[in-house]
Amino acid sequence: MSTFYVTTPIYYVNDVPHLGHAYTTIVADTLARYHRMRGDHTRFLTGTDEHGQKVEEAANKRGLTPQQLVDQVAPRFDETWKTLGIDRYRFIRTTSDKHKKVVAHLWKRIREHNPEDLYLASYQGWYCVGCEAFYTESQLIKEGDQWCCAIHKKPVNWLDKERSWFFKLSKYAEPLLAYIDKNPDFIRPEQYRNEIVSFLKGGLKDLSVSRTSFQWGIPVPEPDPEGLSHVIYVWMDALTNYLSDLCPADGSIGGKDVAEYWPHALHIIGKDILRFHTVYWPAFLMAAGLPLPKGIFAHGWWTVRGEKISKSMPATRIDPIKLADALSVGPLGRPIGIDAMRYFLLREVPLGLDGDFTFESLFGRFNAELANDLGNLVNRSLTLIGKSPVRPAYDGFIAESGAHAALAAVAKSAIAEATLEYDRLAPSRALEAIWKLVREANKYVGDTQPWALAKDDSKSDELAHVYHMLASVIAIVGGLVTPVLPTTGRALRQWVGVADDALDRWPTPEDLMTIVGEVAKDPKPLYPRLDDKAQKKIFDTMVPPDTTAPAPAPAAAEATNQITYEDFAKLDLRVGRVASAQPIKGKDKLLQLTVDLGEAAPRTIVAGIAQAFPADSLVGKSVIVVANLAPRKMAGLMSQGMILAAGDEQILGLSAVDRDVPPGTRVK
Ligand code: ME8
Repeated sequence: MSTFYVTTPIYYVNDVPHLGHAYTTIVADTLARYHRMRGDHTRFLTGTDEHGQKVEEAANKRGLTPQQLVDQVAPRFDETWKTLGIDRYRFIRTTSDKHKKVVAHLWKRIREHNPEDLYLASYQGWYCVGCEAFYTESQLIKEGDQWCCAIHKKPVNWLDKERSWFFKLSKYAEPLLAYIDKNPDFIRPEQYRNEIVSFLKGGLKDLSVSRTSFQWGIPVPEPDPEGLSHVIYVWMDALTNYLSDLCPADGSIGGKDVAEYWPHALHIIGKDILRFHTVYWPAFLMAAGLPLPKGIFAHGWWTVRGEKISKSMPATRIDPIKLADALSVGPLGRPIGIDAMRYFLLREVPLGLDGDFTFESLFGRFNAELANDLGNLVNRSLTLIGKSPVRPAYDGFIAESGAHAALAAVAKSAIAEATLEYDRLAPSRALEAIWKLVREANKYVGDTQPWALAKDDSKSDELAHVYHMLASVIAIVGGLVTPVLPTTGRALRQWVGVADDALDRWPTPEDLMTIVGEVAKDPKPLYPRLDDKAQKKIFDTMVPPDTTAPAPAPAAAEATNQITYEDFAKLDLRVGRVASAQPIKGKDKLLQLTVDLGEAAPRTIVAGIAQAFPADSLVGKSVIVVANLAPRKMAGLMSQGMILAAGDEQILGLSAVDRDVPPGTRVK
């Protein structure tokens, strides 16, 4: 058992939570959940950054005192995380008494350890209130005759010889470079470490760490001989939160929690605030004679249709609760909507890279990976097991053979890979590894054909083993997805009868032999497919139609025999795997096929292809099936779909897919 301490940035209270904030918090929550499942001592901190000029200005604009504003907005962050089911986090506010005391102590510690590191001088230069940061002209952009912040695209303020305390940051470029060299994982991913290394190599300027032109902050705990009252620079104040939450109530820096957790601190941040965390913060700590956190991991930016999510860009603002609610289409409601949102955010973009949020890819992943791959595996397996008189049972002899051994091997490597990838802070790769197992298990159903085993009494041991494998793989998948999909993971494990005390435990390869219990008879489809109507409804909820946009051109279909996309989308085309094929007596053109569409049982399809294909040659082939064609009777059989083939009277070829695609995958 080890210790894990994860933090998010503390968010500014001049804004309300949006998808960008939710992303960082969900990433941290995923990691914290993973470590708890591993049995690690885990602590998770988030909170709000409540001081500074930006908050003071926002309060003035609204006719509130800064304290009133922060008291209104800070709880909205806390409530948002509660509503989104963020698990066992601590919430720190920089206006809390303890935090203020710790910040003052940090200042005094720097004074004690390196008295010359804090000195009074006058500051002149540009300041971006949005970033709460000082900039040189080379870091700004010029718009007309105004210098603007490259991030906020707004004019920066000129601070004219403001008397200020300075921190001797220049002294720390070399020690920081040496530290990063010795601790290559201190800044991750690598591209950000390289960025900071070259920044440090260019040398550092001393940093102004107090302000006198406004008062909304923590007072500098020593007098200015000129009698001016200074408040501590908001970043020095804010960064200290990571430590102050661990400190005892008297605000001294030390004690049990600092000793236990601080050496393990992992700061998850957006790339926008990399320099504050990887240069200023460690330099303050070095100056105070304190150990540095274990590491800083910066993730990329989410944009919406190419635009950065921001307060000033209403079209890009996505309310995470609204999105989770819009995705709450399953019987379990909001928790599943939350899981779907978490899945998309963590699967779509490898942690560290930028990502663009589009509804097309959200719906695509929802349908293909959640509804289809995972949903089908669970629904078909539990339906088969639920209906059968045969109970799942592990058989060590059968386990060694063919498809059974192959599935067990993939399950074991999925556990190993997912563990490694979560440890490497690569949840998207962990999910990829888990989905390999999901797809393999779907293939296993096709390969072992439990419906055929059920017809043969001599195969009941094998059938019991197949059921056992399916149930235990569902339990393992349930465990492996839990950090990202907490509600789904728990439901899966409960449905296959995992004992309560094992629900929150990280899977092990031994689970393949032991984990199943009583299997639920009526699983609910967790992720019903989002058809066009459902997709449109979600889209319209999240992006209210723009009434100022020109009306769409009349459909071209009126003039020609073209069809619209909506017409096409009515077709439910699926990949099917032919499970069996046989001639039909007296019908020399027809074949009777059973085709696996990833559903609980394969479909019977009658196809007029007998003259082009001997029945045997079709078994195992993947074909494209019109899955929503109304069933019709052919040659006395009910045909439940149609297979696409080239040619009219004379069949020339069958539609096929060019690689191994799981049965049931939608074709578009
Ligand atoms: O910077 N994509 O607070 P903040 C990804 N108070 N992540 C995003 C994002 C987006 N479009 N938008 C915001 C502050 N974030 C300071 C932090 S810490 C000592 C002080 C996330 O409210 C991301 O984590 O501006 C980013 O770093 C953070 O919100 C900025 O939040």
